[in-house]
Amino acid sequence: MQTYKMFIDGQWQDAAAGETFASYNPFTGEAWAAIPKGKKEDAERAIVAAQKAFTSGPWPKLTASDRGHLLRRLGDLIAENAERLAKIEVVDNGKLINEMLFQLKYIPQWYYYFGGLADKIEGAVIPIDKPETFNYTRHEPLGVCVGITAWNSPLLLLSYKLAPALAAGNTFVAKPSEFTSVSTLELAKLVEQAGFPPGVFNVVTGFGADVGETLTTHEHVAKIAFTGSEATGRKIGEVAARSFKKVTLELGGKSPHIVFADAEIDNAVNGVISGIFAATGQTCIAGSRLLIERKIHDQFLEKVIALARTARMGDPLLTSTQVGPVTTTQQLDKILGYIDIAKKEGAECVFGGGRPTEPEFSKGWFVEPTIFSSVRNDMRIAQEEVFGPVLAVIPFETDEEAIQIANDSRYGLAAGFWTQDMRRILRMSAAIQAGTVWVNTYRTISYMSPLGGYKHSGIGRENGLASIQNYLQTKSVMISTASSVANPFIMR
Ligand code: TXE
Repeated sequence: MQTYKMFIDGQWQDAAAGETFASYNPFTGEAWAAIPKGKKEDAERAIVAAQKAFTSGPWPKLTASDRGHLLRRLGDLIAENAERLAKIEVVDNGKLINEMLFQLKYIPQWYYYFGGLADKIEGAVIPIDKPETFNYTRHEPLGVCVGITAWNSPLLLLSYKLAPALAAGNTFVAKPSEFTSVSTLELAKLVEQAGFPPGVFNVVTGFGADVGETLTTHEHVAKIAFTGSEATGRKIGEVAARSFKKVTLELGGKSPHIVFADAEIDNAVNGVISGIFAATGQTCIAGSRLLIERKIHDQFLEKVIALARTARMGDPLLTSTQVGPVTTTQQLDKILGYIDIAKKEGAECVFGGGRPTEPEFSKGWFVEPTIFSSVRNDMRIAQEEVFGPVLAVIPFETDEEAIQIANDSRYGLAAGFWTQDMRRILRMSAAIQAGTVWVNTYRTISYMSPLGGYKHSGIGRENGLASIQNYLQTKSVMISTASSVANPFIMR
């Protein structure tokens, strides 16, 4: 067992109450790390430290270029440690080493990009209509920002938040998911090594009900950036509103993946498989509703099943593995529950449909890649987020029907479609209600491009130039150059 401490005010600390909880390896089902079980008191200590670091000490005195330099140094350290961090993520959350290696080698880009942006946050001089008045704007940091993350891609989801927050000059308290705390604590070691002043970045580990609740209600927290479930996002939105905290929420989806008869079929099959079975379906952007144009429905579905059949389940630390375990036992039960629901609703299970029975999978939290056909869009399997390797297949006849089905969802995070018809590409991209639309590709994410949801998939966008605004507030400064003050009883 590895034993970890929290990182608060530049110090490595146990939880105030001295308690710990275990983190499990989803492949072996065994506990492998002891994590401090933070509570209200620990969360408060971190907020006080972050507030102090925001208002005094070296951080607020740094130039924007210095902040950028620190962020780029952190990016370099993540790059140097990419392999080690990737292995930790695999052991803690069960995702494939191939996927996590790619992710960890890519994550430094967030720190380079936003590090570069730190000294390009410019205000404006406004040629104001008021005589003898000089008016300019300043974009100032908000204060203490909180990042609450889910277990599926811990460091990637954190970097979406941390890099712009620090670039803008804020301080930060991170609360990783209780299922995958280790990589965020490892990142804190690199933050320390990079030379960020104490209190600028803090990590409090623990559960949503106490640590999460304290971080989202505390009066000194200015902003909450959250990735997780719709239910928790709603709760956070409600409590944050009471103290007018700024909030960004990324809450998952039920993304439609549409295949037209004129698509390049083999590419589309690859895209569909990567959309739902990569990361064992545990991604917010999973293409979990497959809409197939009726005239190619049977032939296309057969090809999807044939490729799914070749997917190698196994040890996520092996580069040959294509489908790993799911991250938590709760998630395993949830996925199996949805498979039952789909069967009861009358969907036809044409592939997979349960836990693998081979002895090599007996300890790990595995579920077979599963495909349901004959799904109607009003079934729960087509409306609710499973967050697992379960694909719901729905036929359609016309473009209009595809759009109608695609948009008949309370979610709107992402969508994909496959066609070679340029007019259709432009029409469909405009008509689909989703924050990201992929055409003839799927699951492409960049630090440069906005990511976020329509409808119940969330509020605000992460990534891209504009996302720095989530961590800034604008001040308008007016300076009079007049030698006398005019009538004090009327507005100027
Ligand atoms: O999410 P939670 P869970 C979906 C997916 C999955 C389901 C449940 O469908 O099956 O959510 O996953 C913290 N105040 N997504 O239980 O509860 C919690 O400690 C403040 C989609 O992991 O939302 C953790 O750090 N914080 C998603 C974080 O919130 C609270 C990715 C997420 O936990 C809190 C993951 C509270 N009251 C799951 N309660 C996506 N958008 O991609 C909990 N937390």
